[in-house]
Amino acid sequence: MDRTFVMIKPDGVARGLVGTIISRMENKGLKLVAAKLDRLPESRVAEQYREHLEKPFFPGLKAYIMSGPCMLMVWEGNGVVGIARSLIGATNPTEAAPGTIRGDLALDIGRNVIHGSDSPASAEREIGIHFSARDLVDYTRCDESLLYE
Ligand code: D4T
Repeated sequence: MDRTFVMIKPDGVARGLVGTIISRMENKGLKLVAAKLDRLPESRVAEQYREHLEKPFFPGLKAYIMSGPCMLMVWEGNGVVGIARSLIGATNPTEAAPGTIRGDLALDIGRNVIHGSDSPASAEREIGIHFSARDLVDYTRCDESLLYE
């Protein structure tokens, strides 16, 4: 089964959006296999956003991500990387479609509530930054036989 890394950023946690975001993903049929509320140290922010280290927006992004706890999660499902990105919507909430998490719940690219891995390779890398193998729980959703053909 495919896996992806999803992080509700400090604005999403502080705005009380953890429950509604998890519900959207659970209702879709995705399976939550790891979750923790965590304050990210600078080293893990740098690893998470390594491709953006030299970008002008990185200092503001780092301060934002370290401003409070993030909700770190691993989700499973067939094609989950693309499905999670679709549920999340475009990076800039001004361009995110209504019905998506950012389209419905965010206004500003610098406060866009949530992150989702952009490829299976990124997902594996990002899961490894924040979780160890034993954090990932193996269980069956009771509706699994209804979710897949
Ligand atoms: P994340 O990583 O938060 O899911 O965002 P995306 O994967 O959708 O988008 P990204 O890597 O291009 O951007 C990472 C992160 O940086 C913030 N950002 C981005 C910003 O504050 N200003 C900017 O101009 C850009 C491009 C938002 C997301």
